[in-house]
Amino acid sequence: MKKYTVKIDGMMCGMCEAHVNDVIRKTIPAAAKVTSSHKKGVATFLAEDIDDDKLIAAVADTGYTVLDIESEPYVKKFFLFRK
Ligand SMILES: [Cu+2]
Repeated sequence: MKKYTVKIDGMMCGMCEAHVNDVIRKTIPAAAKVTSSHKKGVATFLAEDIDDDKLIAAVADTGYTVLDIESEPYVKKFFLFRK
């Protein structure tokens, strides 16, 4: 599992966040914890490997622009306390 942070240009309000969340959920059905912030201009979600180009194209079709996609390994917290 990875945590994806997607920088998105063009989100102006809560409706835009909802549109972006919807397009992420449609493009990546396995995505979990999908959230977007128009103030930060960022959407985040959890997923296994994704097709970056497909997401970029789907977001563009919705009227927004992906500026950057970053991913980092996502480790559930309880693993941290394992010995
Ligand atoms: Cu809006």
